[in-house]
Amino acid sequence: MTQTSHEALARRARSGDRRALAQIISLIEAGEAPPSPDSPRRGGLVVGLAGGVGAGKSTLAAALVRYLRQQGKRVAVLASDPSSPRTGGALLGDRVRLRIDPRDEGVYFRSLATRGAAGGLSAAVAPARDWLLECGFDVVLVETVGVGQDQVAIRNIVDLLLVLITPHSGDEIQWEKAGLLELADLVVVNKSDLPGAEHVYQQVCRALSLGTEGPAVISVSALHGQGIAELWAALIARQRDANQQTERASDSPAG
Ligand SMILES: Nc1nc2c(ncn2[C@@H]2O[C@H](COP(=O)(O)OP(=O)(O)OP(=O)(O)O)[C@@H](O)[C@H]2O)c(=O)[nH]1
Ligand SMILES: [Mg+2]
Repeated sequence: MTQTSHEALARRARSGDRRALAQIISLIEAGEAPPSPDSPRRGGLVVGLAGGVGAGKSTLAAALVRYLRQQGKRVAVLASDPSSPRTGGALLGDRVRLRIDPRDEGVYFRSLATRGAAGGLSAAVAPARDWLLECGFDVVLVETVGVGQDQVAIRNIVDLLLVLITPHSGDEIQWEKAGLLELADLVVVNKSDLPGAEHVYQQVCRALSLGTEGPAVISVSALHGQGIAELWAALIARQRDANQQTERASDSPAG
């Protein structure tokens, strides 16, 4: 692609053309030098959803999309799809896609192929995120499967990180062991409609109360849309605190 057609594509994407935006993200995925956004950052909030396989990340992303659309926000979802390198995420992405009205111009869904069967974070995520922000999305949700390194990697790509755990996975111990819960801004105990959720909630609260500035813990049922407004309010509060800290740091004589 030539310089001029890149620029034309970028102009169309910025003016709200979702096909142009999709083309740009495909260029990024293909490793072709994409046009870069004008400014590195123009508002918008980037929220990561991490957690084990089947924890309900996609279902929660869909619930958040619904909630945020009711608030009039434009929302994009970037999903990592380890299953299908070139099909645009036919499998895993569908749980979000199926719940999104395709005619709604205020929502954009995109599945990015991850390298390797073990999952992980595609190198395309960060530049795709920048383009979504550039195109005026108010919220970008980034879903990622994985444990360990992936979670650390996603931490650097998002403003706020949600880590999902569930009552029946029994993986709360694993998260705790790996210190991953501490990476979270918010620990989400999903599937609160299932037995054992309250127990896990208590367990997580206990584990985290050992630290001083640990993440908040919120119970939701993504499937039934319960606790979503509370979850969003907690996220916004968290972001406000972070912003205030940044402001204080830049006000101080030392920095
Ligand atoms: N009972 C109950 N089931 C849920 C809830 N949230 C998700 N599920 C179910 O859990 C299963 C997995 O949900 P997904 O949203 O696909 O989970 P995921 O974390 O995106 O899964 P992967 O992307 O495959 O790692 C699905 O059958 C969902 O319907 C919930 O709040 N309650
Ligand atoms: Mg999923």
